Amino acid sequence: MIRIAITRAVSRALEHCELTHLPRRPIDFALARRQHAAYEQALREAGCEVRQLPEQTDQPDSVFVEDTAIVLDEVAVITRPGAPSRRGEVESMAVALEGLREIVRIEPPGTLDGGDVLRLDRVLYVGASARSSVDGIAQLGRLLAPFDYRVVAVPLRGCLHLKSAVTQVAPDRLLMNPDWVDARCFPGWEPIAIDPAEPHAANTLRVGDAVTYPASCPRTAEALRKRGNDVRSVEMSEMEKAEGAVTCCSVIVPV
Ligand code: CIR
Repeated sequence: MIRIAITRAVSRALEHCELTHLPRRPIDFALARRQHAAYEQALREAGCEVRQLPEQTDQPDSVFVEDTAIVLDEVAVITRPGAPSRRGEVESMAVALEGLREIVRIEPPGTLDGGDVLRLDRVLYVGASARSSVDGIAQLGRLLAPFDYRVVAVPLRGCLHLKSAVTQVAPDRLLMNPDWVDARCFPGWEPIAIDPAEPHAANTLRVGDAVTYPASCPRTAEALRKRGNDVRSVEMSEMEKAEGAVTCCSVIVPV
């Protein structure tokens, strides 16, 4: 299968990013760019064709493309990000997806961040976060019902997005931080807990069987390897200071 990975060059304004749960720390922009290039290389090695969108110098968080679109086999949903500062990111993603998918949109006043959307088979679990509103989640349900997807809101605590708290690591298995989300929200899935010393360890990017994973979480990485996962570590320190991680920096489009 061919997969396109849509990414975006790190904005030189990244240091002015939104922050919700983290204190502001200096970001090394040159290092962020190098780490982003290595992340893109990891995506290539996992079998993706990387299409990098141009830098948005006035959009600090625009490297986190995941939040702007939800791509399914049948359709792509252009979101309306919960942070007003991020709404200028979506149009260029819509243009990038033209020709790859039919496009539908979340409309005002609803808000939805792609980082809140975890697709597991025909169910889209959506974090009821500060970014994704009741109206935005309901709109997603209405947009996707004709394609036979079910949308389920999931309560969250202590983290930015649902995928900060839980991601899929194997055909039947989820990696999660039990302090942030309740495993009982995902019936039929085997929950694996992160190492408690690494609260941000639940965000993994699984492409095929390869799991791109933050180097900042070595204990959980080791535990995943022992379970047979093909874990590929990437340094993401500068993106982590901006409250982003491995899923956030790409939109994967199977073609
Ligand atoms: C924000 O607060 O919107 C950005 N600083 C971080 C977004 C991370 N995105 C993601 O987890 N999907």
